[in-house]
Formats: sequence, structure tokens, C-alpha cells
Amino acid sequence: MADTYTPKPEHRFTFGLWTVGNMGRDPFGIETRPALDPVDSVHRLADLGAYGVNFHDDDLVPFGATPAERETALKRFRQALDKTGIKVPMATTNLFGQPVFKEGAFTANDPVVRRYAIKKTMESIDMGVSLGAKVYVMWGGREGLECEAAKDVRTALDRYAEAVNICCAYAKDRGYDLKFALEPKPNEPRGDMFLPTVGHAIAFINELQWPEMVGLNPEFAHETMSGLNFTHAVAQTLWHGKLFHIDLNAQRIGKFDQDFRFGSEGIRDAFYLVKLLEDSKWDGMLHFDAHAYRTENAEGVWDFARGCMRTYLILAEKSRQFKQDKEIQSALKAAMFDQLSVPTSPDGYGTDALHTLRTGTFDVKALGERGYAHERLDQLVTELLLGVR
Ligand SMILES: [Mn+2]
Repeated sequence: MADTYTPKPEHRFTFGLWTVGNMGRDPFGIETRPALDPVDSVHRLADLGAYGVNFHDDDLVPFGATPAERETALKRFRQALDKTGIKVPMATTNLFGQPVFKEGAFTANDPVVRRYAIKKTMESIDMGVSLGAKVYVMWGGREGLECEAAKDVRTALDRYAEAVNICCAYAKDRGYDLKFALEPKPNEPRGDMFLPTVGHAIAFINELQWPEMVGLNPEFAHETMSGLNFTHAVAQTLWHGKLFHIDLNAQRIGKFDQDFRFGSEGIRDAFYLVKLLEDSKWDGMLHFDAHAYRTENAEGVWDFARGCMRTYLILAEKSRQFKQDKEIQSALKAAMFDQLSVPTSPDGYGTDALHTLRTGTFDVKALGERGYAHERLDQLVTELLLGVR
């Protein structure tokens, strides 16, 4: 039964082939569900109301496939896209699954491995662009260390920047309309990974040759693994004009990389993220990089996918209610929410303005005695989310 939370293509929800195609393997156990044919995934996602599908090169064309096998896989996939109207907005490369990348890809000590990683990336960029991708995501799955003695981190960052520059140069050389989005992660699979958080990655972009071509693909789970507030990370990414893509899922602090269904943990955090994306009128893709619990069979996978999208739409509705709720608006007034947009020095930084600031008089006692009504505001939001408002 369709209701107001039924996903539609206009909502711009996308999934990775690797997300719905996740077979439930974990470090302690084998697969619990069969492989999915990418063509079937495209049809199922279209039936559910998704807008698009993304993939690593190897998700679509198995690693080591012959040119003929590659041709067949691409042809079948293209036909499924044409038939369903499903788009491919993003492309990415698997530089982490094969043994060749066990010591790193763009930051491997061996230049031969690095050159192979670049060649594989170039092929993947070509394939993604040919299917319509406008964003290329770089998640450095093996860029990191366990044995601290084995790699100089400053030199590794030189090589990381070099690789990103080469990829930008390649896109320019080919005339592609393509932007790059770095995806930070603190650890897993490496003990410690380079560009561990959104803040590290934003600073790194400033050292690149074409910083305007490079932004971020922040992920809910990755920032949460670091114990950081994901909504703040996305807000700062937006503030820098660097939100090129986003990975939505759920994660509890202090746990392994869980990649749970969006909103399944930390519903309050999920709400504030959705509110931010809606308030900022983010018009990029809402991509779910998550997978179904290992307990699920094939049917559970589609419950998972439907659940990710429904929860987003429900929280978007809650964020509209937040704006219309008179008590919440009154509590925001008491919290002086609107006053933050007033500049501290309306007359700028000139000598007169500095003098005004320097000679101001303040009733510090009265300011210190004021209450900000945060308890009332927070409880109102809690009750809104619990569905009793
Ligand atoms: Mn991701």
C-alpha cells in the first residue's frame, strides 16, 4: 500500500550494487544469502522507487573478466537501466578487495602497485562516465597502516595527493564533466587509515592541484566510528561548499563498521541530519551505503532498502513539523536561535568598529543569570520524534 512515505524517483534515493548485493559475509562467517544479479537489483530498486544505482567496477564486471564477458555484463546492465529509467549518478573503484592492494593502492610503497591502481581507476572512471556518472567517489580502503614503522605518513600523503591530481588531470584530459569526492574513514579494514575524518580530508583538499574539482562523500557510520557528530561534519562540509555526495547508514559509537539500515540506530542523530539536508536544500543524491543484517534472506534485503528510504521520508516530514510547531518555535525564540545570524561586529573590523568593541559595557551578571530553555526545546523535539506531538 502506497502512503506519503512511499519512495519515488524524485526523492533522489540511490543504492550501491554492493549494498543490496551484500551476501552477509563477516570476519567470522560465510555468506548467508545468494549473490544478486545486478540486472535484478536494478529492477527491484526501480520497483521500490529508487532513483539510481552506483557500483565499484568489480561489482558490475567481475575482477579478471575477459573483454567478451565485460561486454556482455555492460550490455545487460545498460538494457536494465534503459528499461527501468534507473540512473548511475556516481562511480567508484574497488582498490581494496584484491591481494595486490594489501599494502595500499594510491599510497602503496611499491610504485608499480600505485600505477596499477591508477590504471584500474582510469578504466573505472571511463565506465562510470559512459553510464552517466557525474561524481566519482574515492574511499581509500587500504590506504593506511598497522605496522607504523613501514610507511612515512607525510610521504604517503604526497603520493595520495599525487594520485588524486592524476585522476583530476585524466578527467580534464578526457573532457569529462566529473567531480571527485573523498570518503574519510578512521579504521577498518586498515588499523589506521589516512584521511580519517571529514576535517582531515577538507584540509587535504587545499593542498591539491585542482581543489575545486575535489569535495567530500562523508559517511554517517565512518564519522560516528570516530565518536564525532556526523551532522556537524556534514554542516561544515556544506559550509566549505564541499558536499559532493553523501553516504547514509547507521552506526553505534565504539562498534565495528556496522553499515546498518538508515535510522536503525541513533534516530535523533538521523533526524538532525535529515533536517540539515532538507533545510540546506541539498539537491544531490541521497545514497545509502549500508546493508541488510546477516540474519536476512533475499526478501529481507528489500525490506532493508525500503526501510532506509521510508525512514528518510518520515524524518523529512518531522523536520517540516518542527518548523510548523508553535511551541518549538517559541522555545527556539527563548534559545535565541535567530540571534546567531546577527554579526558580532555589524560595522566590520575597522579601527572604529574595534574601538566600539573595546569600549563596550556589559551587564555580565544579568547575562550569566539568563536561561536558554534548552531542556524545554530538547524535550519538545524528543516528543515530536516519539510521535506524541
Ligand atoms: Mn561508504
